[in-house]
Amino acid sequence: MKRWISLLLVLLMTGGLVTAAAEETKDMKNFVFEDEIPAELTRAPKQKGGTVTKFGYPSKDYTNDQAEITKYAALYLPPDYSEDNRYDLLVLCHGIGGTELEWGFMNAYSIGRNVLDNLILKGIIPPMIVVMPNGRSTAKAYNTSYDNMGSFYVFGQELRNDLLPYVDAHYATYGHDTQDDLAASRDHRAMAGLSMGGMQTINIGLCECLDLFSMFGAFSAAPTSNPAKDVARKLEDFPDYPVRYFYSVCGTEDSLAYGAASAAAKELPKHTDRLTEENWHWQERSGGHDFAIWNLGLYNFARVMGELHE
Ligand code: FER
Repeated sequence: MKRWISLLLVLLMTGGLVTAAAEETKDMKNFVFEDEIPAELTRAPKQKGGTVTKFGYPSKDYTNDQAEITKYAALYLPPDYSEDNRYDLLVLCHGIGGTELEWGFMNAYSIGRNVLDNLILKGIIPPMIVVMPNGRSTAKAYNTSYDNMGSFYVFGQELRNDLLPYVDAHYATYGHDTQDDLAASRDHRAMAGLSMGGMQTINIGLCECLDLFSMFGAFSAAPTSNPAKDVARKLEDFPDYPVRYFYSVCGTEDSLAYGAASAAAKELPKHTDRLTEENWHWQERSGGHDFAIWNLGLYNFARVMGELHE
């Protein structure tokens, strides 16, 4: 009789363990990427939302003479932000014609900010910090002409040397406690961007900074995004750092970006076994090169971050 009871206990316990393990493995294969942001999430919340400010930080003119300069970034701190908590960090990048203000979070009405506020206030995702840098690593960061394009490609140095260390030192990111080891908090760090910022997410985030970030979102990634076979090869520079997620979205009428975005991301799993249905998603739907797609990208990507948060 005693033996039967112990056997029963063992069975019950292993059953419990198996269930616990299954719950820990997030089945991202079945994650639903929506084609529209639910309308109620785009409206300003009734409760108090997050706060948006701008800060300056020391950097260098990585495009030219390495002169010491101050760069500026917009910053979203979530509702009820507290220095005693720890928050995932999203570095959210702009397009070729924009600056740190292009995502519009500082405007009186901002769909992107409303969506984040609502997702957080409704408990759909955990609160996160979003930093929106100026993606041109040069003293002439406000020259938005195509002639100043080169400054986008060296942004990885600013990100690694200046922006992330500053953000981790001054705000309650997971990296706040391990500032001398940026890689230690990579599970809690994501990079995403629209158009030229999508190119940066692919070429710089995924291909050069996989030790610093684990989640990536490319919205209408611009021409000069690395094609899939190059992305696959560059992942091999970081064998020890898994991609926790790479999500892309592009409008099918986006004649500017569709070719580059799809060449970079649409068939990536054919080129590398590091990306599968579990950690990669390509989304396309009717749309152009505009904020209807980019806010949708932010909505879906923020939910991916929330789903992977642990
Ligand atoms: C290009 C056309 C557009 C290009 C970049 C863009 C690098 C970026 C557009 C955007 O950021 O909206 O040929 O080359």
